[in-house]
Amino acid sequence: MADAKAYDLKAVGASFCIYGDFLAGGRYGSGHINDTFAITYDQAGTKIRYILQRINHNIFKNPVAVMENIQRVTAHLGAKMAGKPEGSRHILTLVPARDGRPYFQDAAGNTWRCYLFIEKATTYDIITGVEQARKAAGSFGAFQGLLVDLPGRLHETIPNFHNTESRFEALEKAIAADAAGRAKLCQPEIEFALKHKHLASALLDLQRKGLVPERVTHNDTKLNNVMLDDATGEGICVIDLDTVMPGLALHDFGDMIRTATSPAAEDEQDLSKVTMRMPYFEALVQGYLSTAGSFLNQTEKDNLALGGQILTFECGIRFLADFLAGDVYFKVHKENHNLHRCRTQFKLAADIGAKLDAMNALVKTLDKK
Ligand code: ADP
Ligand code: GN1
Ligand code: MG
Repeated sequence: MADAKAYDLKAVGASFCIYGDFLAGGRYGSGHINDTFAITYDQAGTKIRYILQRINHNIFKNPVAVMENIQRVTAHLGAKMAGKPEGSRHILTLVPARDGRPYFQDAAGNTWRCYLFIEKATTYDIITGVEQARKAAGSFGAFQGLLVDLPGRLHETIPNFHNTESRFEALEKAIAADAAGRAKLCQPEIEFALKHKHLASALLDLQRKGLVPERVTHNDTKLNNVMLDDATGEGICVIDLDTVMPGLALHDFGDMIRTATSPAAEDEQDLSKVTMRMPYFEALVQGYLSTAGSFLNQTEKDNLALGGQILTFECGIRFLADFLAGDVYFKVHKENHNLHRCRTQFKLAADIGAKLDAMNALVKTLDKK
C-alpha cells in the first residue's frame, strides 16, 4: 500500500480554525491519491465533522499551487452562490489554518487542508441507477459553466495530465524499463495498448486543429467526485478540486462515461460484468447538455462518445504503466491491483469502441431536442 502511516490527526486539526474539542478521526473515502480523513469535534454539545486531507506531494509537486487554484475556484463559485440556500453544501468550503493560509504545512513537509464536511450526501464508487448519471453529469457541466468566466489561467497542477500521447510514451518507457519485473504478467494488456496506440492522438488532433478549445475543466470527473444528496438524489457538490485546471470538456465528459456507464467496479476481476450501457450514456448526455449545452461547440458535442473511449483507454494505460513500475502512483490494496484496474479499462474502452457509432447517433438525436 502506498501509505499506511498513522498521523496525529488531533495535532493537525489543531492547526486549523476549528472550535471545540477533538473527538475522533479516521481514514475516509476511497480516493487513489490523497490521504483523506474525517475528524469529529464536539462544538458546544453538537458533533461536527470536517474533512482533513494530506495532499500527495509525490504526485502534486507544488501543493501551494494546488491550494491557490482551489482557493480561486471556490471563491469564484462562492461569489456566484452567495445568498442561495444551503450554499455551503454546494461548494467546498476551506477552513483556514490558524495563520490564515488555506493550508497547513507540518514539520515533516506535508501539506494539509481542511474542508467543511458536506453532510447528508454521498459519493458512489459504483453507479446504482440512471438518474445518478444524469445528476452527476448535470453537476459537472454546471461546474464548468460557472468557471467559464474565471479570470486568468489556473496553474497546471500536473503538467500534461490528459495528454494521452505523453501517457502513452510513459507506458512505452515503463515497458522498456520493466522496473518491477512484471512485463511477463501483462503481455496481453501490453499488446492491447500497443495495438491501440492511435487512440492516444485522437483528442489531441482535434485540439491541434483548433476544433476544441481549452477550458477550465475538472479533469477528474469520476462518479465518486460528485456528492449526491441523500434525500433528493440531486448532484449537490463537485469535489476533489486538485486537478481543476486548463483542459478539454471532452476529458471531463469522457471520464464520466468511464465511471458512470458500467455496472462493474474499477477493479472488478469478472470482466464479463464490464460494459458500456446505452441508457446510462443517454442519461449522461442529457444531464451534461442540460447544463453545458449552451457553451459547448459542435465538435465537442459530436465527440462526446469519443471522449469516453479515449479517457478510458488513457486510464488503462496509466494503470498498466503503474503496474509495470511497481505501484508507485495509485494506492493499491491487493495483489496485481493496478493490473486488474487496467483490464477493466481496456475491456470498457473496447466496448465503447464497438458502440461508438450507436453512441454518436444517439447524441445527434438528443442534441436536436
Ligand atoms: P482523492 O483525491 O484521494 O480522491 P477526494 O477529495 O475525492 O480525494 O476525497 C475522498 C473522498 O472523501 C470522496 O470520494 C468523498 O467521499 C469524501 N469527501 C471529500 N471531501 C468531502 C467533503 N467536503 N464532505 C464530505 N465528504 C467528502
Ligand atoms: C485518481 O484522486 P482520485 O481517486 O479521484 C486519479 C485520476 C484517475 C483515477 C482513476 C490526480 O483519481 O486521474 O482517473 O484515480 N487522480 C490523479 O480512478 O491522478
Ligand atoms: Mg476523489
